Amino acid sequence: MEILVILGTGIDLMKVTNTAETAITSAGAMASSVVLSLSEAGISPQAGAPAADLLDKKFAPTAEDGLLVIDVQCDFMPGGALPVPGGTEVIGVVNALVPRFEHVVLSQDWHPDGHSSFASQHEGKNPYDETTFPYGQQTLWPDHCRQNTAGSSFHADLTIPQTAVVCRKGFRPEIDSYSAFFENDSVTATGLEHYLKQLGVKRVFVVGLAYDFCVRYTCEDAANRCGLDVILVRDATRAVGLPGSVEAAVGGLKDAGVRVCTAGELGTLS
Ligand code: VGL
Ligand code: ZN
Repeated sequence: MEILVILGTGIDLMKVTNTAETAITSAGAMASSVVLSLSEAGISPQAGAPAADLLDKKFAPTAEDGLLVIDVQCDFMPGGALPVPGGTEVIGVVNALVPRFEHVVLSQDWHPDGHSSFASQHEGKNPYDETTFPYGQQTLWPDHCRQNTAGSSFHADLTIPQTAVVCRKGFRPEIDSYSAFFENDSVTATGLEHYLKQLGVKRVFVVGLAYDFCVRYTCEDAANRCGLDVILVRDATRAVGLPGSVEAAVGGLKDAGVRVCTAGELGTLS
């Protein structure tokens, strides 16, 4: 048996029977139909300084390292409600990394019906339009990752480790949350920072979806606000790719001092 502790929705302890395979299956897994590499999406290795000290194949994560698996959910896969081109391609890379880490956190976008980030709630607005919320600019999205739907479930092929923490976010009706650390009002904390710090985690490796939104802001908060050393594994992420969003992410990550490597450089696939 493994226990997934769900952060962010009160005391919600989900018990999952488990075998060595550790995959939790979910309905609604989507097949990949679009292939877009990170370089095609304009994400260059120069997005941050290369993580040169990690290029050693013998690199092994320690108890001070954490793996943050961001939003590997069905709605972000091609064919899902908010598709990320090439989204399914990250799964194998993430699965190769997961068993190497003692501390693994999965974030889960977890919206109530009628969430304020849904364009459907704003008259005259379309998905991917911008609008202004009390806390600032907000992109409006298709209805996605509605709580307890197939779309909000983790992809069926994602490896869930023996012990994982799930950090749910975006469940407050009036606040969206890209980062797994702080919601979009920049004030409301998810609790993830203190969870990681109590475990002694000092460095996080970030993977998942989407590069230009939830991955970006998770990395930036980890570095800028939580003082963590942050490594983005660039072949384990893909971008939504709205106009200017990838370029903005590259700049923001660079400014935050986020370093970039590939899973291969960490020796995971070799
Ligand atoms: C995300 C837009 C809205 C993400 C989540 O996971 O990047 N993007 N909700
Ligand atoms: Zn969302």
